[in-house]
Amino acid sequence: MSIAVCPGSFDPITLGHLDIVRRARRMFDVVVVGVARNASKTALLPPEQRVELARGVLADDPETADVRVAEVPGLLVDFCRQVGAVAVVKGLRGGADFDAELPMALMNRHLSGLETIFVPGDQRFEHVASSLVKDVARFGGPIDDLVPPGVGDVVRAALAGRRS
Ligand code: COD
Repeated sequence: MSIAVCPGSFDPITLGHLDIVRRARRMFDVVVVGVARNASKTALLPPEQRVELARGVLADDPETADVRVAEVPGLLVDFCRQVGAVAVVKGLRGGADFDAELPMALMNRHLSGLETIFVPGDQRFEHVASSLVKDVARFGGPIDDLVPPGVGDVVRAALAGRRS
């Protein structure tokens, strides 16, 4: 049984993430979505809420209904070892993603021999990034066609909570 981990901040999960998880699920018997901490980003949603949101979205999707979601408490390579993953699957939107992802892939391989598979995402979601989704929502713009159903309300509520 082949197991892969799809890691990310998922702050929040977007249609771009969902596309990559679906592609990973077509290649691997088991996919674990790892909600991790990116030390260079300040998250809007706490990790438990990001996990809960991703779980709800993936459980509702027929192509990912059996995908597991868990928080990555520390190093990604340790998490991958714990769940028995043979590879990490990451999505690419373009060259900038590759430039950012390659050092992480090389570091993970250096740390534990873990391989990373890069999957080009659907071009319809090339402009979709969690950070941009939050930025658009912050200024009252429409985000519901960039994220799975229900996610937009959670983002708006979190942003409103920050303002009050
Ligand atoms: N289309 C295709 N792919 C996409 C799209 C899209 N529209 N949107 C996002 N993706 C891909 C990204 O390219 C990325 O591969 C993945 O989805 C996750 O994206 P984000 O933005 O949610 O997550 P990141 O980039 O912040 O995740 C970084 C990690 C949290 C995975 C990283 O920091 C990490 O591994 N942290 C754990 C601690 C650790 O081990 N650190 C050392 C790393 S070498």
